[in-house]
Amino acid sequence: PAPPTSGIISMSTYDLATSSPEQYSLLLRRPVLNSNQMIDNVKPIVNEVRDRGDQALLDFTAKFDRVKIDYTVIFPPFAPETMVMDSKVRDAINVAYSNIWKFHKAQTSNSVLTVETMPGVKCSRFARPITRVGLYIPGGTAILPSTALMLGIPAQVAGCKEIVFATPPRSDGSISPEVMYVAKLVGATAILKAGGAQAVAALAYGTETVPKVDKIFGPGNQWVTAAKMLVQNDTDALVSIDMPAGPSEVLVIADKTSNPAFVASDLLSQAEHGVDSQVVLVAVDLTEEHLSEIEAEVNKQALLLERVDIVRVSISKSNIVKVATVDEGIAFSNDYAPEHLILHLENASEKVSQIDNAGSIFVGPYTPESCGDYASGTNHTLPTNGYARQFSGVNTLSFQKHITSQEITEEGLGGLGPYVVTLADCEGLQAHANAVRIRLSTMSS
Ligand code: HSO
Ligand code: ZN
Repeated sequence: PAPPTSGIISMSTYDLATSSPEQYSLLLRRPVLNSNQMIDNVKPIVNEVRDRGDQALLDFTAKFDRVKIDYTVIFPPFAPETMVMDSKVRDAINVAYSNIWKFHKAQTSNSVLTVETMPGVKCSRFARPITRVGLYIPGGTAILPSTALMLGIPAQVAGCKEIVFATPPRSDGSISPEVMYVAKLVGATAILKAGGAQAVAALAYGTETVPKVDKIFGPGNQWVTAAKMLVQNDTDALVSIDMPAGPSEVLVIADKTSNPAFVASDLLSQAEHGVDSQVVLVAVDLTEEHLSEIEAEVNKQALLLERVDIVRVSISKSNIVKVATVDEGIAFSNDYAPEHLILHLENASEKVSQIDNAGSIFVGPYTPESCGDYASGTNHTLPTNGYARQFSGVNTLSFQKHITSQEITEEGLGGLGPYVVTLADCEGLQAHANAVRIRLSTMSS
Protein backbone atom coordinates (compact mmCIF):
# COMPACT_ATOMS: atom_id res chain seq x y z
CA PRO A 1 0.00 0.00 0.00
CA ALA A 2 1.09 3.58 -0.68
CA PRO A 3 2.41 5.40 2.40
CA PRO A 4 -0.18 7.60 4.12
CA THR A 5 0.32 11.34 3.62
CA SER A 6 -2.17 12.65 6.15
CA GLY A 7 -4.41 11.57 9.00
CA ILE A 8 -3.71 9.97 12.36
CA ILE A 9 -0.20 8.65 12.82
CA SER A 10 -0.69 5.31 14.49
CA MET A 11 0.85 1.89 15.04
CA SER A 12 -0.74 -1.57 14.66
CA THR A 13 -1.61 -3.47 17.83
CA TYR A 14 -1.22 -7.21 18.54
CA ASP A 15 -1.84 -9.20 21.69
CA LEU A 16 0.64 -12.00 22.38
CA ALA A 17 -2.03 -13.89 24.34
CA THR A 18 -4.05 -14.43 21.17
CA SER A 19 -1.22 -14.50 18.59
CA SER A 20 -0.51 -17.66 16.64
CA PRO A 21 3.09 -18.91 16.30
CA GLU A 22 3.04 -17.56 12.72
CA GLN A 23 1.96 -14.16 13.96
CA TYR A 24 4.69 -14.25 16.62
CA SER A 25 7.39 -14.87 14.04
CA LEU A 26 5.99 -12.10 11.83
CA LEU A 27 6.33 -9.73 14.77
CA LEU A 28 10.02 -10.61 15.03
CA ARG A 29 10.61 -9.91 11.33
CA ARG A 30 12.55 -7.06 9.81
CA PRO A 31 12.09 -5.91 6.20
CA VAL A 32 13.72 -8.34 3.78
CA LEU A 33 17.12 -7.10 2.73
CA ASN A 34 17.77 -8.33 -0.74
CA SER A 35 21.50 -8.50 -0.21
CA ASN A 36 22.37 -10.76 -3.14
CA GLN A 37 20.61 -8.43 -5.58
CA MET A 38 22.29 -5.40 -4.01
CA ILE A 39 25.70 -7.03 -4.20
CA ASP A 40 25.14 -7.56 -7.94
CA ASN A 41 24.14 -3.90 -8.24
CA VAL A 42 27.27 -2.55 -6.56
CA LYS A 43 29.72 -4.90 -8.27
CA PRO A 44 30.25 -2.75 -11.40
CA ILE A 45 30.82 0.35 -9.26
CA VAL A 46 33.29 -1.40 -6.99
CA ASN A 47 35.17 -2.89 -9.95
CA GLU A 48 35.44 0.48 -11.71
CA VAL A 49 36.98 2.10 -8.67
CA ARG A 50 39.34 -0.84 -8.21
CA ASP A 51 40.43 -0.61 -11.85
CA ARG A 52 40.31 3.12 -12.60
CA GLY A 53 41.00 4.59 -9.15
CA ASP A 54 40.67 8.33 -8.60
CA GLN A 55 39.12 9.10 -11.97
CA ALA A 56 36.30 6.61 -11.30
CA LEU A 57 35.73 8.19 -7.88
CA LEU A 58 35.43 11.65 -9.41
CA ASP A 59 33.08 10.34 -12.10
CA PHE A 60 30.80 8.55 -9.60
CA THR A 61 30.75 11.56 -7.28
CA ALA A 62 29.66 13.73 -10.20
CA LYS A 63 27.04 11.17 -11.23
CA PHE A 64 25.54 10.07 -7.88
CA ASP A 65 26.18 13.05 -5.60
CA ARG A 66 25.92 15.60 -8.43
CA VAL A 67 29.06 17.32 -7.21
CA LYS A 68 31.99 18.22 -9.40
CA ILE A 69 35.23 18.20 -7.48
CA ASP A 70 38.79 18.01 -8.78
CA TYR A 71 40.38 15.96 -6.01
CA THR A 72 38.87 13.52 -3.53
CA VAL A 73 41.23 13.33 -0.57
CA ILE A 74 42.27 15.97 1.94
CA PHE A 75 45.10 15.49 4.41
CA PRO A 76 45.88 17.23 7.71
CA PRO A 77 46.49 19.83 8.87
CA PHE A 78 42.85 20.68 8.16
CA ALA A 79 42.28 24.41 7.66
CA PRO A 80 40.57 26.14 10.62
CA GLU A 81 38.20 27.94 8.22
CA THR A 82 36.72 24.54 7.30
CA MET A 83 35.64 24.08 10.96
CA VAL A 84 33.74 27.26 11.65
CA MET A 85 30.58 26.60 13.66
CA ASP A 86 28.37 27.90 16.43
CA SER A 87 30.27 27.79 19.74
CA LYS A 88 27.32 25.98 21.33
CA VAL A 89 27.71 23.16 18.84
CA ARG A 90 31.46 23.08 19.39
CA ASP A 91 30.95 22.88 23.18
CA ALA A 92 28.45 20.03 22.77
CA ILE A 93 30.87 18.14 20.50
CA ASN A 94 33.58 18.64 23.12
CA VAL A 95 31.38 17.20 25.91
CA ALA A 96 30.41 14.24 23.73
CA TYR A 97 34.06 13.70 22.79
CA SER A 98 35.11 13.69 26.43
CA ASN A 99 32.44 11.20 27.56
CA ILE A 100 32.86 8.83 24.63
CA TRP A 101 36.63 8.97 25.04
CA LYS A 102 36.41 8.12 28.77
CA PHE A 103 34.14 5.14 28.20
CA HIS A 104 36.18 3.76 25.30
CA LYS A 105 39.52 4.40 26.99
CA ALA A 106 38.34 2.26 29.90
CA GLN A 107 37.78 -0.63 27.44
CA THR A 108 41.42 -0.87 26.37
CA SER A 109 43.44 -3.75 27.68
CA ASN A 110 47.10 -2.88 27.41
CA SER A 111 48.10 -5.60 29.80
CA VAL A 112 49.52 -8.88 28.58
CA LEU A 113 47.54 -11.91 29.70
CA THR A 114 49.91 -14.74 30.63
CA VAL A 115 49.06 -18.27 31.79
CA GLU A 116 51.59 -20.96 32.67
CA THR A 117 49.57 -23.96 31.48
CA MET A 118 52.23 -26.51 32.57
CA PRO A 119 55.54 -25.88 34.32
CA GLY A 120 57.74 -24.05 31.82
CA VAL A 121 54.96 -23.58 29.26
CA LYS A 122 53.94 -19.92 29.14
CA CYS A 123 51.12 -18.72 26.88
CA SER A 124 50.24 -15.06 26.48
CA ARG A 125 47.84 -12.85 24.62
CA PHE A 126 47.96 -9.11 23.96
CA ALA A 127 46.20 -6.52 21.83
CA ARG A 128 47.61 -4.51 18.93
CA PRO A 129 45.79 -1.82 16.98
CA ILE A 130 44.55 -2.52 13.48
CA THR A 131 47.00 -0.31 11.61
CA ARG A 132 44.76 1.32 8.99
CA VAL A 133 41.02 1.85 9.40
CA GLY A 134 38.38 3.43 7.17
CA LEU A 135 35.39 5.13 8.81
CA TYR A 136 32.30 5.72 6.71
CA ILE A 137 30.31 8.78 7.80
CA PRO A 138 26.96 8.88 5.97
CA GLY A 139 25.68 12.03 4.30
CA GLY A 140 22.13 12.01 2.99
CA THR A 141 19.11 13.23 4.92
CA ALA A 142 21.05 14.18 8.06
CA ILE A 143 24.68 15.13 8.67
CA LEU A 144 26.14 12.84 11.24
CA PRO A 145 29.11 14.27 13.12
CA SER A 146 28.02 11.94 15.94
CA THR A 147 28.95 8.94 13.80
CA ALA A 148 32.35 10.51 13.21
CA LEU A 149 32.79 10.65 17.00
CA MET A 150 31.51 7.12 17.56
CA LEU A 151 33.95 5.62 15.06
CA GLY A 152 36.85 8.04 15.37
CA ILE A 153 37.25 7.95 19.15
CA PRO A 154 37.69 4.17 19.58
CA ALA A 155 40.08 4.20 16.60
CA GLN A 156 42.12 6.91 18.30
CA VAL A 157 41.99 5.24 21.71
CA ALA A 158 43.01 1.87 20.21
CA GLY A 159 46.04 3.50 18.60
CA CYS A 160 45.24 2.96 14.91
CA LYS A 161 48.02 4.59 12.87
CA GLU A 162 45.93 5.60 9.88
CA ILE A 163 42.36 6.80 10.36
CA VAL A 164 40.69 7.53 7.03
CA PHE A 165 37.28 9.21 7.04
CA ALA A 166 35.02 8.77 4.02
CA THR A 167 31.96 10.97 3.63
CA PRO A 168 30.05 12.31 0.64
CA PRO A 169 30.73 15.98 -0.14
CA ARG A 170 28.02 18.61 0.15
CA SER A 171 26.73 20.28 -2.99
CA ASP A 172 29.55 22.88 -2.90
CA GLY A 173 32.13 20.10 -2.67
CA SER A 174 32.94 20.72 1.00
CA ILE A 175 32.59 18.58 4.13
CA SER A 176 30.44 19.85 7.00
CA PRO A 177 32.45 21.86 9.55
CA GLU A 178 31.26 19.59 12.37
CA VAL A 179 32.68 16.49 10.67
CA MET A 180 35.90 18.40 9.88
CA TYR A 181 36.20 19.38 13.53
CA VAL A 182 35.70 15.80 14.71
CA ALA A 183 38.28 14.65 12.15
CA LYS A 184 40.76 17.00 13.79
CA LEU A 185 39.83 15.89 17.34
CA VAL A 186 40.27 12.18 16.63
CA GLY A 187 43.43 12.65 14.56
CA ALA A 188 42.08 11.54 11.18
CA THR A 189 44.98 11.08 8.76
CA ALA A 190 42.92 11.58 5.57
CA ILE A 191 39.39 12.48 4.54
CA LEU A 192 37.96 10.95 1.40
CA LYS A 193 35.25 13.15 -0.10
CA ALA A 194 33.14 10.37 -1.50
CA GLY A 195 30.20 8.26 -0.41
CA GLY A 196 28.33 5.14 -1.43
CA ALA A 197 29.80 1.95 -2.84
CA GLN A 198 32.52 3.95 -4.60
CA ALA A 199 33.90 5.19 -1.27
CA VAL A 200 33.91 1.69 0.20
CA ALA A 201 35.75 0.37 -2.86
CA ALA A 202 38.36 3.13 -2.62
CA LEU A 203 38.99 2.28 1.05
CA ALA A 204 39.20 -1.44 0.31
CA TYR A 205 41.61 -1.31 -2.64
CA GLY A 206 43.19 2.13 -2.30
CA THR A 207 43.64 4.46 -5.27
CA GLU A 208 46.44 6.80 -6.39
CA THR A 209 45.46 9.15 -3.55
CA VAL A 210 43.18 7.16 -1.23
CA PRO A 211 45.07 5.06 1.34
CA LYS A 212 44.01 1.42 1.41
CA VAL A 213 42.69 0.30 4.81
CA ASP A 214 42.54 -3.00 6.71
CA LYS A 215 39.03 -2.68 8.16
CA ILE A 216 35.99 -0.61 7.17
CA PHE A 217 33.50 0.65 9.75
CA GLY A 218 30.29 2.57 9.71
CA PRO A 219 26.62 2.63 8.88
CA GLY A 220 25.30 3.46 5.47
CA ASN A 221 22.50 2.86 3.02
CA GLN A 222 22.04 -0.47 1.25
CA TRP A 223 24.65 0.45 -1.40
CA VAL A 224 27.28 1.03 1.26
CA THR A 225 26.30 -2.13 3.13
CA ALA A 226 26.37 -4.27 -0.01
CA ALA A 227 29.75 -2.87 -1.03
CA LYS A 228 31.16 -3.66 2.42
CA MET A 229 29.89 -7.23 2.14
CA LEU A 230 31.37 -7.58 -1.35
CA VAL A 231 34.87 -6.31 -0.57
CA GLN A 232 35.00 -8.31 2.63
CA ASN A 233 34.80 -11.47 0.53
CA ASP A 234 37.50 -10.41 -1.95
CA THR A 235 40.85 -11.89 -1.00
CA ASP A 236 42.57 -9.26 -3.16
CA ALA A 237 41.18 -6.53 -0.94
CA LEU A 238 42.13 -8.33 2.30
CA VAL A 239 39.79 -6.13 4.27
CA SER A 240 37.28 -6.82 7.04
CA ILE A 241 34.16 -4.93 8.13
CA ASP A 242 32.59 -4.03 11.47
CA MET A 243 29.23 -5.81 11.11
CA PRO A 244 26.33 -6.37 8.75
CA ALA A 245 24.04 -3.35 8.90
CA GLY A 246 20.31 -2.87 8.42
CA PRO A 247 17.78 -0.14 9.20
CA SER A 248 17.95 1.29 12.72
CA GLU A 249 15.57 -0.10 15.41
CA VAL A 250 14.21 0.48 18.87
CA LEU A 251 12.13 -1.72 21.14
CA VAL A 252 10.53 -0.04 24.14
CA ILE A 253 9.08 -2.05 27.02
CA ALA A 254 6.62 0.02 29.03
CA ASP A 255 4.57 -0.84 32.11
CA LYS A 256 1.91 1.04 34.07
CA THR A 257 4.54 3.29 35.69
CA SER A 258 5.61 4.63 32.30
CA ASN A 259 5.13 8.25 31.27
CA PRO A 260 3.18 8.23 27.96
CA ALA A 261 4.88 11.37 26.66
CA PHE A 262 8.35 9.99 27.40
CA VAL A 263 7.53 6.66 25.76
CA ALA A 264 6.14 8.38 22.65
CA SER A 265 9.19 10.63 22.38
CA ASP A 266 11.50 7.61 22.41
CA LEU A 267 9.52 5.83 19.70
CA LEU A 268 9.59 8.93 17.52
CA SER A 269 13.31 9.62 17.94
CA GLN A 270 13.94 6.30 16.27
CA ALA A 271 11.13 6.67 13.75
CA GLU A 272 12.55 9.92 12.38
CA HIS A 273 15.77 8.24 11.21
CA GLY A 274 14.24 6.87 8.05
CA VAL A 275 11.15 5.40 6.44
CA ASP A 276 12.56 1.94 7.09
CA SER A 277 13.20 2.49 10.82
CA GLN A 278 11.82 -0.30 12.99
CA VAL A 279 9.87 0.75 16.07
CA VAL A 280 8.26 -1.69 18.52
CA LEU A 281 6.37 -0.91 21.72
CA VAL A 282 5.92 -3.81 24.11
CA ALA A 283 3.03 -2.85 26.41
CA VAL A 284 3.07 -4.70 29.73
CA ASP A 285 -0.45 -5.06 31.09
CA LEU A 286 -1.36 -1.48 30.15
CA THR A 287 -4.92 -0.26 30.51
CA GLU A 288 -6.66 0.79 27.29
CA GLU A 289 -6.56 4.31 28.65
CA HIS A 290 -2.77 4.28 29.19
CA LEU A 291 -2.19 2.82 25.74
CA SER A 292 -4.44 5.44 24.12
CA GLU A 293 -2.51 8.14 25.91
CA ILE A 294 0.75 6.85 24.43
CA GLU A 295 -0.82 6.68 20.97
CA ALA A 296 -2.24 10.18 21.31
CA GLU A 297 1.20 11.45 22.33
CA VAL A 298 2.83 9.74 19.34
CA ASN A 299 0.36 11.45 17.03
CA LYS A 300 0.62 14.84 18.73
CA GLN A 301 4.41 14.92 18.94
CA ALA A 302 4.84 13.50 15.44
CA LEU A 303 2.80 16.25 13.82
CA LEU A 304 5.19 18.85 15.21
CA LEU A 305 8.29 17.24 13.71
CA GLU A 306 10.03 18.58 10.62
CA ARG A 307 10.52 14.99 9.55
CA VAL A 308 6.84 14.15 9.97
CA ASP A 309 6.67 12.63 6.49
CA ILE A 310 9.39 10.12 7.34
CA VAL A 311 7.76 9.37 10.71
CA ARG A 312 4.37 8.83 9.07
CA VAL A 313 5.78 5.99 7.01
CA SER A 314 7.92 4.37 9.71
CA ILE A 315 5.23 4.60 12.42
CA SER A 316 2.57 3.19 10.11
CA LYS A 317 4.75 0.07 9.78
CA SER A 318 5.42 -0.17 13.53
CA ASN A 319 3.83 -2.47 16.06
CA ILE A 320 2.48 -2.40 19.57
CA VAL A 321 2.77 -5.84 21.18
CA LYS A 322 0.59 -6.36 24.25
CA VAL A 323 1.90 -8.76 26.89
CA ALA A 324 0.61 -9.72 30.33
CA THR A 325 3.85 -9.61 32.34
CA VAL A 326 7.29 -8.03 32.32
CA ASP A 327 8.87 -11.48 31.93
CA GLU A 328 6.82 -12.10 28.80
CA GLY A 329 7.83 -8.72 27.44
CA ILE A 330 11.51 -9.43 28.08
CA ALA A 331 11.22 -12.89 26.49
CA PHE A 332 9.76 -11.28 23.36
CA SER A 333 12.53 -8.67 23.35
CA ASN A 334 15.20 -11.35 23.69
CA ASP A 335 13.70 -13.12 20.69
CA TYR A 336 13.58 -9.87 18.71
CA ALA A 337 17.17 -8.89 19.71
CA PRO A 338 16.74 -5.14 19.18
CA GLU A 339 19.51 -2.71 18.35
CA HIS A 340 18.23 -0.37 21.10
CA LEU A 341 16.15 -1.50 24.07
CA ILE A 342 14.49 1.07 26.33
CA LEU A 343 13.06 -0.03 29.68
CA HIS A 344 10.21 2.16 30.92
CA LEU A 345 9.61 -0.20 33.83
CA GLU A 346 9.24 -0.10 37.57
CA ASN A 347 12.65 -1.01 39.06
CA ALA A 348 14.02 -1.04 35.54
CA SER A 349 17.64 -1.55 36.59
CA GLU A 350 16.74 -4.87 38.21
CA LYS A 351 15.53 -6.19 34.84
CA VAL A 352 18.82 -5.71 33.01
CA SER A 353 20.17 -9.06 34.19
CA GLN A 354 17.38 -10.79 32.23
CA ILE A 355 18.35 -9.22 28.90
CA ASP A 356 20.23 -11.70 26.70
CA ASN A 357 20.08 -10.01 23.31
CA ALA A 358 20.28 -6.25 22.64
CA GLY A 359 22.79 -3.82 21.13
CA SER A 360 22.47 -1.23 23.89
CA ILE A 361 20.03 -0.84 26.82
CA PHE A 362 18.52 2.40 28.13
CA VAL A 363 17.34 2.00 31.69
CA GLY A 364 14.54 3.99 33.32
CA PRO A 365 12.48 7.07 32.50
CA TYR A 366 15.37 9.56 32.39
CA THR A 367 17.54 7.63 29.94
CA PRO A 368 16.42 8.50 26.41
CA GLU A 369 18.20 6.73 23.57
CA SER A 370 19.20 10.18 22.30
CA CYS A 371 21.80 10.42 25.07
CA GLY A 372 23.50 7.26 23.86
CA ASP A 373 23.13 8.38 20.26
CA TYR A 374 25.17 11.49 20.95
CA ALA A 375 27.00 12.04 24.14
CA SER A 376 26.69 9.83 27.23
CA GLY A 377 29.71 7.72 26.34
CA THR A 378 28.42 4.46 24.83
CA ASN A 379 28.73 3.77 21.12
CA HIS A 380 25.81 4.19 18.74
CA THR A 381 27.14 1.87 16.03
CA LEU A 382 25.16 -1.21 17.01
CA PRO A 383 23.97 -4.51 15.55
CA THR A 384 20.58 -4.33 13.80
CA ASN A 385 18.32 -6.85 12.09
CA GLY A 386 18.54 -9.36 14.97
CA TYR A 387 22.33 -9.57 14.79
CA ALA A 388 22.43 -8.48 18.45
CA ARG A 389 22.17 -12.25 19.05
CA GLN A 390 25.81 -12.69 18.05
CA PHE A 391 27.41 -9.28 17.47
CA SER A 392 28.57 -6.54 19.85
CA GLY A 393 28.29 -2.90 18.98
CA VAL A 394 31.44 -1.08 17.86
CA ASN A 395 33.85 -0.69 20.77
CA THR A 396 37.54 -0.19 21.33
CA LEU A 397 38.30 -3.87 20.77
CA SER A 398 36.74 -3.59 17.29
CA PHE A 399 39.84 -1.55 16.37
CA GLN A 400 42.31 -4.05 17.73
CA LYS A 401 43.19 -7.65 17.20
CA HIS A 402 44.88 -10.01 19.62
CA ILE A 403 48.18 -11.77 19.14
CA THR A 404 49.03 -14.86 21.14
CA SER A 405 52.59 -15.77 22.05
CA GLN A 406 54.29 -18.64 23.85
CA GLU A 407 57.65 -19.45 25.33
CA ILE A 408 58.58 -22.93 26.49
CA THR A 409 61.63 -23.76 28.54
CA GLU A 410 63.74 -26.87 28.08
CA GLU A 411 62.07 -28.30 31.17
CA GLY A 412 58.67 -27.31 29.79
CA LEU A 413 59.33 -29.13 26.51
CA GLY A 414 60.46 -32.15 28.50
CA GLY A 415 57.04 -32.29 30.16
CA LEU A 416 54.82 -31.36 27.21
CA GLY A 417 56.81 -32.72 24.27
CA PRO A 418 55.95 -36.44 24.59
CA TYR A 419 52.23 -35.67 24.41
CA VAL A 420 52.74 -33.56 21.29
CA VAL A 421 54.71 -36.40 19.71
CA THR A 422 51.84 -38.79 20.45
CA LEU A 423 49.26 -36.45 18.89
CA ALA A 424 51.42 -35.77 15.82
CA ASP A 425 51.93 -39.51 15.29
CA CYS A 426 48.20 -39.99 15.68
CA GLU A 427 47.59 -37.47 12.88
CA GLY A 428 50.32 -39.05 10.77
CA LEU A 429 52.32 -35.80 10.69
CA GLN A 430 55.86 -37.03 11.10
CA ALA A 431 57.63 -33.72 10.64
CA HIS A 432 55.59 -32.28 13.49
CA ALA A 433 56.66 -35.14 15.75
CA ASN A 434 60.26 -34.76 14.63
CA ALA A 435 60.36 -31.07 15.54
CA VAL A 436 59.80 -32.14 19.13
CA ARG A 437 61.84 -35.39 19.08
CA ILE A 438 64.93 -33.67 17.68
CA ARG A 439 64.91 -31.37 20.70
CA LEU A 440 64.03 -34.04 23.25
CA SER A 441 66.94 -36.14 21.98
CA THR A 442 69.38 -33.35 22.88
CA MET A 443 68.19 -33.24 26.47
CA SER A 444 69.91 -35.14 29.23
CA SER A 445 67.36 -37.28 30.96
N1 HSO B 1 20.16 6.06 16.47
C1 HSO B 1 21.17 6.02 15.45
C2 HSO B 1 22.38 6.88 15.73
C3 HSO B 1 22.15 8.33 15.62
N2 HSO B 1 21.12 9.00 16.14
C4 HSO B 1 22.95 9.29 15.04
C5 HSO B 1 21.27 10.31 15.89
N3 HSO B 1 22.38 10.49 15.21
C6 HSO B 1 21.61 4.56 15.24
O1 HSO B 1 22.05 3.95 16.39
ZN1 ZN C 1 19.28 8.04 16.64
